[in-house]
Amino acid sequence: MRIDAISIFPSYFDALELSLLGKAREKSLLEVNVHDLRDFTHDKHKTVDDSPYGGGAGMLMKPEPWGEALDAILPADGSATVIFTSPAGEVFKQATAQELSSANHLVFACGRYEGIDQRVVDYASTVANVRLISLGDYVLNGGEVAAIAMIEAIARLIPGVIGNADSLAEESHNDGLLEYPSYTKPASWRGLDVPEVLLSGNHAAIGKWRHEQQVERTKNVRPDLLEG
Ligand code: JFH
Repeated sequence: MRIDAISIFPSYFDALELSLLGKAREKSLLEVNVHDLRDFTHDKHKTVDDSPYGGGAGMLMKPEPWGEALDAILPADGSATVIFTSPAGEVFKQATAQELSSANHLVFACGRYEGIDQRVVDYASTVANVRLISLGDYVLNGGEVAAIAMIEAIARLIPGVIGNADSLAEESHNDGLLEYPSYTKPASWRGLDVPEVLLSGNHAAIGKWRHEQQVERTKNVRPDLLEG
């Protein structure tokens, strides 16, 4: 998979060099290219923002640098998917990560200020597959943190990226429940004991206990996951 990210703060994406994604890139399963939007300006001050038509607080990102960046990065055959991270997008879910993990080429367009001139999205839709995606129902200062979270969630689903394939297989049949609590050695720590059943070697009993824990946790913390 090839991923491009366009941002006025490209160094945010340095985090992707670490651990998991670093390994994926070493193995050539993933190539990430980060672009500074200001490289696509032509004025002395590398201006990327302007005031909104119709009034309102704050500044918007002007369309011209975005148009030039997209023209430089997008393949001519329309095969790339451009993801605008946005508080106004569909909410990013594990199913979204799953779907995007089979793409060949993703381009993350990361806005700042109060967002990007709508015509950039409209133009991108004529030359690529476009998605507006929100990391969740809260407002960040820009699209970078959302893009990094999405890239990490997507990249770990690319076959070969995660060493232990069993981990992914286990995750995929979680039935929409929260995960069960997990324990490692020592069996007793600061007066807190690992639940007896996990030491029993009785795998049927362990499976039953873990499922009960999942249902209990989900009822308490995320009842919305049980409806429908
Ligand atoms: C982003 C920002 C919009 C104005 C609510 C009503 C009015 C600040 C680009 C994604 C998620 C983001 C995100 C993604 C891209 C950008 C900041 C946008 C407004 C807010 C204020 C600029 C934020 N899941 N959260 N935030 N901003 N809106």
